[in-house]
Amino acid sequence: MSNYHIKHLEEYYQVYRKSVRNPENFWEEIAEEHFVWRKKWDTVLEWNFSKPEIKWFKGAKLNITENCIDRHLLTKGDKTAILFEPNNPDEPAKHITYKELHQQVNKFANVLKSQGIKKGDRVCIYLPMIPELTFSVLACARIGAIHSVVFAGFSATALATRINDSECKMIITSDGSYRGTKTIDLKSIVDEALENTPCIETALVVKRTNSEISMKKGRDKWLQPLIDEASNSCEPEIMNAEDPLFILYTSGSTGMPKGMLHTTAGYMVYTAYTFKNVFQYRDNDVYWCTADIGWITGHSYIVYGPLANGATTVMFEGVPSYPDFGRFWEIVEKHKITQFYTAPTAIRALAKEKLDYVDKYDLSSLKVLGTVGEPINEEAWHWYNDNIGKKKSPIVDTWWQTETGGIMITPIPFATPTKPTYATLPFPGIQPALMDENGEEIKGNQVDGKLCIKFPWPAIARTIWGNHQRYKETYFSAFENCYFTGDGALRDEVGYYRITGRVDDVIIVSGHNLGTAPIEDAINEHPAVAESAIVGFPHNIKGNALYGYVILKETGESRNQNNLRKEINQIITEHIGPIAKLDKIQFTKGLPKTRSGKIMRRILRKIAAKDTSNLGDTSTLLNPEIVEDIIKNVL
Ligand code: 7RM
Repeated sequence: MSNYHIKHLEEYYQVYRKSVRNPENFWEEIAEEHFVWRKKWDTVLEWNFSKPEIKWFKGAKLNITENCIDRHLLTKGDKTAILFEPNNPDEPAKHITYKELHQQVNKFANVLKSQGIKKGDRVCIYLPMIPELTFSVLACARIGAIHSVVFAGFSATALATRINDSECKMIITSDGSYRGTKTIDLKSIVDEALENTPCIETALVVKRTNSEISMKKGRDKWLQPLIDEASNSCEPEIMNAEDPLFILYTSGSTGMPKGMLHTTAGYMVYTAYTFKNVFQYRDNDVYWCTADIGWITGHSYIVYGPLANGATTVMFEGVPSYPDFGRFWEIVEKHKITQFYTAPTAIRALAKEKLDYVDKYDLSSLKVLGTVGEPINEEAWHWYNDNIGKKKSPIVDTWWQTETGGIMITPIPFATPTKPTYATLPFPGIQPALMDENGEEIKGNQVDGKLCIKFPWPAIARTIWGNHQRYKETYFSAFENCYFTGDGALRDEVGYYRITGRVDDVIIVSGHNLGTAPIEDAINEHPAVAESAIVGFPHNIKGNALYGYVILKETGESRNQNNLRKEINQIITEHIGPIAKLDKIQFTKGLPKTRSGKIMRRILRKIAAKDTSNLGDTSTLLNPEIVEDIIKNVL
């Protein structure tokens, strides 16, 4: 029996039982057999969820890029590592082999060194989905610098906040980016951000769009001339298992975004092992994940997991709607994609278009379909299954988080029978639990509760950058000795899990996690706004859209409401980015509040969803009369 490659259901159960009975043996075997180490570990696992402190493979030494690149050179040097599909379908795709990837990463790593970047320094990466994004991520890992990739759709303010929080010394960006018919002036967003980031010493600029940009003397440097000069050999920095690999920011329900810190060995082992099994990757497959590397899905399942397995991984620069809604399926046919991994929001957007866009293309290369990011509704699941998978490619509905580093609850294709809207069974090594209101574990099947994980797995984030206390409070304080996910879930009669959504104030819009607090903070900066509350409401493409309740100051009451709405969305765009814009804005005289002054979002959510039949007991509110008023004026 091979633990590494699970092929049928009985094998899954055997492997799973073993992983729970003796987790350390289980992970040790996988780590021994499938990776290259400069030195083996002294202990497999040391952990304490109440401190909290988690250490995997302590004492081991390695470099993750040696595992993702160098070790494949002998047997797979000429195999395509990265298949780059540009925004413009008339621009040729690029096949970057493992040999070329090795040279590009080494050169880039030497450029970082020549610019004074050392082990442990933080480097912010703000790039579109072009090969240099992957090169720069791996170049950081090569020399032990900590990368912090910021999604290139974020605004200057959001970028500056993230740069300052982790005190990045360098930013890597481009002159511009292509998105469908648009060219975005990325560098000027960076210029604006860098006005408020004293820690940045250097900006490296990749040429992509040939846009006119300004280059600040002494700070900004074009990448290409530096690459041309750099040597293509760079010895990997030998890292300790628990040395930081990267920081990735994710929104919380309150306050600043959280800089989740992932470390080296455990993250590598877990992303590689999950990639192999969840996508059943075989040697000649061409795997495509449509996420952006700016999110955890891109880190784990475009870059590290696939490359650690010597896979061919596709990077797509564009959008699903350009030049038309058939683009994804055109790419599937063109590159004979075998595994396709996307988000429910993309599926819903494509499902509302004519089927001709799908039927024009030959999708027979597909073997496995995946989804991630939010619960997939039944309708979207069936559309995907019928029209893309032709009822023969299993759909893996993969539940996981930025914090978990890798996939946690998922079917294993061809082993686990799938069930629409269910992420099904825990991956080997994952011990989920459902908790009730009193913090007790709910045993048995056909139950629902708050989803926790009882035992560490190798890819769990180790801390929040600069704020271990917040890490402890957010994830390890709600339930004793458990990691709390923030999600609710139910377990059906055979033990399958269905994730029902967040139980906190995080709203998932088109697969992006948005905290309500930072959006409210942005709105409240408008001079006419007194107070605001944001809730999510169901939206048939985005999954959830944002609904804002806004109380105006007296001075704002005479203003044109549509102008105000535009200005509010403008402020949100500046502070967070266009993904956080509100679909609906209702002006109101008050908000329902508890006596301690907490806004009752539960009530606002129901009103926004037009579901006011059962609002629960409102008599304990400070101001129960406001509820009727809000309902009367709902949009
Ligand atoms: C990978 C990623 C995490 C949150 C998570 C859930 C939701 C993700 C699923 C899902 C239902 C899924 N990381 N979520 N996958 N909900 N089914 N298959 O998305 O940090 O950006 O978001 O996303 O609420 O807590 S994330």
